[in-house]
Formats: sequence, C-alpha cells, structure tokens
Amino acid sequence: MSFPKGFLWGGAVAANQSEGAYNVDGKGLSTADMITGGTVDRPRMFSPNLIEGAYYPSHQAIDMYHHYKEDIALFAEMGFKILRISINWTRIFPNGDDPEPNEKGLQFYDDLFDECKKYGIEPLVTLCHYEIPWNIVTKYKGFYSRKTIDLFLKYAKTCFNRYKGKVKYWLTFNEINIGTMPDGGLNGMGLVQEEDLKRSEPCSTEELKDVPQERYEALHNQFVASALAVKEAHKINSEFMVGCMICHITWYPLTPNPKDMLAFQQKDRLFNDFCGDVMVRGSYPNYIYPYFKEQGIDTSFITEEDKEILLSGTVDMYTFSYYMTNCVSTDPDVEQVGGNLIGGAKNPYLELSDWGWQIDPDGLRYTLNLLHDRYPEVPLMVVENGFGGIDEIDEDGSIHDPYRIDYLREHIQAMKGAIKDGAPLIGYTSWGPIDIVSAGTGQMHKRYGYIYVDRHDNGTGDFTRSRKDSFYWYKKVIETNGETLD
Ligand code: BGP
Repeated sequence: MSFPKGFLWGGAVAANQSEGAYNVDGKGLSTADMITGGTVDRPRMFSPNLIEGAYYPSHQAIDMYHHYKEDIALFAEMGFKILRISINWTRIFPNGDDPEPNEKGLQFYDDLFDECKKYGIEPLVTLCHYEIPWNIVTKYKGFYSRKTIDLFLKYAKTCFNRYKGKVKYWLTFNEINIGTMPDGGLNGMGLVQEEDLKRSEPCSTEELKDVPQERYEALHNQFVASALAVKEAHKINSEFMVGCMICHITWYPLTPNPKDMLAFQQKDRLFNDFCGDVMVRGSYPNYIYPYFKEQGIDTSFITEEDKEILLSGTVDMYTFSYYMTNCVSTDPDVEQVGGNLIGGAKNPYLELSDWGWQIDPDGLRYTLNLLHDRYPEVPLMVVENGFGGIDEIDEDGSIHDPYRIDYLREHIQAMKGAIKDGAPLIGYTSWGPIDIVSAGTGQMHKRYGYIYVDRHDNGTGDFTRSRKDSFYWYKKVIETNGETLD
C-alpha cells in the first residue's frame, strides 16, 4: 500500500508570515501586525499601538506579495499539486466591517490563484490564519461579539463567490483549538480586554488578561461562524471541500501510572478532541459540560439555534498540524520541553529539534490512525508538518539541510504506514516550503523551507530565493508519489 494516485503533495504558508506589504494597496492592520519579533527565550511583544522603530516581522515578512510569481514557479518546479495559503482578511476588508471589499486585495489573490492554475497547482485556502482585522479587536472585542460572526461570514462569502472557479479546498480557522488556551485570545480570536488595549508599555501575549468565560464564548462564536461558512460554501459550489484545522499535539501519558493516564485523557479531550468533535460531528461533546461546570463557565451561550447551525454546518474534511508529541505527567518535578503552542513533559525516547520540539514520526502514524478511528466519515489532510532549523549557505551558494530531509522522510514514511493501516489521507502540505517568519518567535532564523530566503532577524537581506538540498529531494518525492525517499 502506498500513496494513492492523485495524492495532494505540496506546502503551506500563511499570509502574515509570508506576504509582507502590510500597508500596501489598501490593506488594514491585523492582529499579526501588532506583534514584534522575539527569540526562543525572548517572547514576542504586543502593544495596542505600533511602536516606531520596533521590528514587526509581518510588515515585510519575505515580501511574497511582490515575489509570488517567482515563488509559485519554484513550487511548480518541485511538482507541487497543492499550495496552502491564507487570505489576509484585511486585504479584503481592511477594517473588517467595511461596507464594500477592497478590489485591489481581491485582485491580488485572483492573480495568485491564476498563477497556481498556470502550473496545475490546486490552492488550499485558510480564511483566517491568525490575521484578524485590528479594528474588529478594538471595536467589537474580536469573536467575543456575535457581530463578528456576521463580519466573518460576509468576508467568507465574498471569497467563496469571487474565487469559486479557482479554489476548491477551504479551511475556516487555522488551529482553532488555540482558543482553548489561556493565551489564545489575541492571535486566535482577536479577544483583548479593555485594560490591555490601554497599555502604554508593551507586554508579551502571555501576559494579556484571560477571561475564560469570554474566551469560550468567542470560541463558540467561531464554531458558529465556521458552520455558517460551510453551509454558504456548499450553496455557492457543491464541489467545495471545507475543513477544520486543528493543532494536534498528540499526547502520551509519561508513565503507566493511572493518574498520568487520567491527566492525559483530560488534556487530550480538551486540547485535541473538543474542537474537532464540534466541527466534524456538529455538537458539543458530552465530556465538555462537566469541564465547563468545574471551570465555572456558564454555557447559556450555546443556544438551541446555534446547536442546529453546528449540526447543519459540519466540515467535509479534517485537517491538522503535526510537529511533535508531548507527554503528560502528574509529577510536577519531571523535565519539561517546549512545543508548538504548548509544551509538556519530556519523552526520554525522543530527540529534540533546535527549537526544543520533540521529533516523533511514529506519533504521526499513530495520530492518523487515531483520527481515522474518531472521524471515520471524513478524509484527513496533514496541512502543517516540518522542521524549523538553522541553515547556512556555503561559499558556492549551496545549502545542505540533511536534518530537514531526515525529518520529512521519516514523517512521510509514517504517513505511508498510516495509509497502509487504512487512514484516508488525501494530502500533505509541509510547513513553510519557503523560509518564512516563525509564528511562535517571529524569527527568520528558524527556517522550514526547501527554498532559502535572504532575509534576517535584524531586517537585512535582499529577499533572494535559493534552492536547498531538500528542494531537489522533495521534487523527487513528489515525482515518484512518495516512493523514492532517499
Ligand atoms: C503553527 C502555525 C503556523 C506556523 C507553525 C510553526 O502553529 O499555524 O503559522 O508558523 O505553527 O510554528 P513556528 O512558526 O512557531 O515554528
């Protein structure tokens, strides 16, 4: 058993991490534009007003806005079948609540999709990838307001109608389960408290005030917005495939201690299962109500009408990001490791990446099987996976990145294993096929690409693109539909 014919090989980027041109052609400010660059030890900082002289990585990113033709040509050279991008909401509706969309923004993505089409690359489009119009944050408190459901729907419908002949695959919210995390308000939902909007000094996103009741209401509003968007999408084009997108942090109990097992189960349900259950099955799972009760969350925001919407707007596919696994332990003294959005207890069997994320290809096979068991009704797609590391250019211009090839090879092998086990995997878009800004740290130094970009954390670099060894390797993988992995 191998990769099915027509398997969708490609890569994934997000607008705020790649496009730059943050104030060009009528684009408004988004949440991503308000956070400075950081490092693995120094957090990205937020302030309600842009600080003159501060470095905001999204403002120029890798300037894909002006390089997309060159970039898509390089993706095509590798043989991409699919390219995951996100539409920056603020290019289409600069303030989020404008009466009319911004034609220049619409035209940009039209041109980009035409370029994809030229090479037979299918776009996969995320409508909201940590890019919420700043005006929606300050005026409506992000998704905490039900008004934002309408604004999102208007934006989604505008995109569906405009691009209906060019885009088939859509995702509503990137890593929607960030909303279950105390520091998920700003990036995920544009939910920032009044007192933080009045700050005169910058603070890290972790320092922003969390009001769990409001956060879960905002998350609920996103579920409703997503379900309504799915329904609209199907009305506009019955061929559309709309997916949820979950940050899947696969957990293992650190030991067979039943206490660890119970802690693992609780974490797994809340972080991994909850959002997918709502979006694939169309209703809040039973286990969430006792959790809400224990946390003092009043659930009266889940109205009967909303329940019907959720049930009638379930997604067509389950997509997720997978970078590493973490362990759960009830012992507060065990060693901890970092991770994508959230860390955990260290697994003694796994190696770490340069940024301290545990590398676990077998965990991907396990995860795909787990998801197939849980959601047998929908196909699966891995829409983020990759190795963020440090790359050096040799004097002759070559870039040798065997560590990245090793990581990807093993994860592709794991996907093969899962397909053999029966998982309905239809595509793989590895993260950052071209070096882009890191979401977690804002660094360029953390590189994922098959293509190197001359851009650095101090804002220098001329944006030149160069092929790394992994470029030629991935090209071969795609050419042979995953048969040649050496
Ligand atoms: C996910 C995000 C991406 C992305 C990726 C890698 O959480 O959806 O936007 O960047 O993680 O994380 P990082 O960029 O921090 O290495």
